Amino acid sequence: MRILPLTAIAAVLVATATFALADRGKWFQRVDTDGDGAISRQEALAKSSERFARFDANEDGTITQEEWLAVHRARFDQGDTNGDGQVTEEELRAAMKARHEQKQD
Ligand SMILES: [Ca+2]
Ligand SMILES: [Ca+2]
Repeated sequence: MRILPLTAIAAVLVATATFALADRGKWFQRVDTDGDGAISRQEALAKSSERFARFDANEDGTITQEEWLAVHRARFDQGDTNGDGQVTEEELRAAMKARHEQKQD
């Protein structure tokens, strides 16, 4: 089992908060697909369905614990760039930055 050191967890929280603020405006624009300045129920459901599909790997309409964990394991592995089973603060910052930049595309 992989265990994140406390510094990595703290870094996740700081990095998440930092990027979260910057991403809110972009996130809103992506979800508000008709650009009317409001997120309708239909737009919210579409975003939710998109997120659900990301986890439902076998497309059977349910998310198993394995599917859920697989997505999070993949994110962990992306952050663990040297493959030592641990994510350092530097690796985490780099992963958060890459993810942020990917969302901008
Ligand atoms: Ca809208
Ligand atoms: Ca499934």
